Amino acid sequence: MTRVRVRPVRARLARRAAGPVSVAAMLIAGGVAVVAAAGPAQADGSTLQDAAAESGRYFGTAIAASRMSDSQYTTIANREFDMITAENEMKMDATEPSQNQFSFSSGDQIADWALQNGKRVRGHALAWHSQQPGWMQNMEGSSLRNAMLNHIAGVAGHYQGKIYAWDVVNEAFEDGSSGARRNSNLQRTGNDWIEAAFYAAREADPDAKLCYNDYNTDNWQHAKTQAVYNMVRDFKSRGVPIDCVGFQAHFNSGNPVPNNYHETLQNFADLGVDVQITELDIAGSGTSQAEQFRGVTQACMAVTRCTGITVWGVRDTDSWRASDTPLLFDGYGNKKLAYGYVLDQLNTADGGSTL
Ligand code: 9MR
Repeated sequence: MTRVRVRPVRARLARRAAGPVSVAAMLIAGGVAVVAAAGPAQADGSTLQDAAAESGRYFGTAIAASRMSDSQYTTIANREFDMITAENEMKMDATEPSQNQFSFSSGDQIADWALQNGKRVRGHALAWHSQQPGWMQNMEGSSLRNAMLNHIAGVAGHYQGKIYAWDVVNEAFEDGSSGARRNSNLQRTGNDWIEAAFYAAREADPDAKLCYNDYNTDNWQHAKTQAVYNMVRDFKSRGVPIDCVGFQAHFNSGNPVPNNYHETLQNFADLGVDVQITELDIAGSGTSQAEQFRGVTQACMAVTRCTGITVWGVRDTDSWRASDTPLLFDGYGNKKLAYGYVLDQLNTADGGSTL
C-alpha cells in the first residue's frame, strides 16, 4: 500500500525536534511551511527510522562490536536504525574488567560509529546482577555499594553528553508471583541500592535520561509488572531522578505479547516517565510473528510517551536466540514479513491500538 502525504521536510524536522504532537497540530503548525516550501509530496518513510521519525519516535537496534567488520550488517544498521545500543560492550564486565581500571574501546567503537552516522545511543547497562566482572561477583556490603557507585561515575562520566538514555539498573526484580526484589549481591547492599544508582547516574551525566529496564514486565496483571510500577511510582513521589522505564520485550510462545500491552505502557507513562521498548525480539516466523511485531509497534505508537522501539539485533543470525529467528531481517539480510508489518504500522498516522 502506498500512501502519499504532503509533508515538507522542514515541518517533519521541526516536529521531530519538538517530540510527538498530534497530526492535526503538526499540519496547522506546518501550514506556512507547506506553502513556503511547496516541495514535492513526500511518501511514507521507507526505512524503519524514517517511518518512526514521522511520529517523533526512534527505531533502534543492538549492535555487537565483533560484527562491525561485516559490511552487510553495518549497511542495514545504518540504513534502518537511528538509536544504537551496545549489546554487551558497555556492561559492567566490559567496562571495568579490573577494579577501577576502565576499558572503553569496544563501547567507544559502537558509540562513535553511531554518533558519526547521526544516530543516538542508549547506554546499557550501569548496574546489573549479571555480567559483573569477576572481582565484583564475590563482593558484598559497603565495599560493593561503593564499587557500584564508582562504576557508575566512571562509565556514565566517560560517556557524559553522548547518551540519550541509560539503563541505570537492569532486571532487579524476581520472576514469578512474589513481586520481590531479586536476591542479588547488589540488593543485599540495602534496598536503597537502586535509587542510589539513579542519583549517581544523574550526577555523572545530568543530560541523559535515566531508565529502569526489565523483562517479563509486559503483562499488566503480572506481579513483577506491578512491583516495578510501584517502585517507579514511589521514586516519582519522592523525587528520585528516574525519567524512563525500558521494557525489554523478549517474546516467545511461552511468553507471548500480552493483549493488555498497551494498558501496561500507558499506566507507566501516566506516572510521568517515558516508556521505551528496549530489546524487542519475537520468536517465530511468517504471519504470526509479523502480527505480533505489529501489535507491539501499535501499542507503542498509541502511547504518547512511548518514545521508541529497539530490536535486539539486526539479522536473525545476529540474535542471542538465533534459532528462534526473532528479528526483522533474515540471515541473508533480507527484509522479513515482520519488517513490512512494522514499517506499515509506523507509517499509520493514527497509530491506534487494539492492545
Ligand atoms: O544479547 C546479549 C548476549 O550476547 C549476552 O551473551 C547475554 C549475557 O547475559 O546478554 C544478552 O543481552 C541481554 C541484555 O543485556 C539484558 N536483557 C537480556 C538480554 C538477553 O539475555
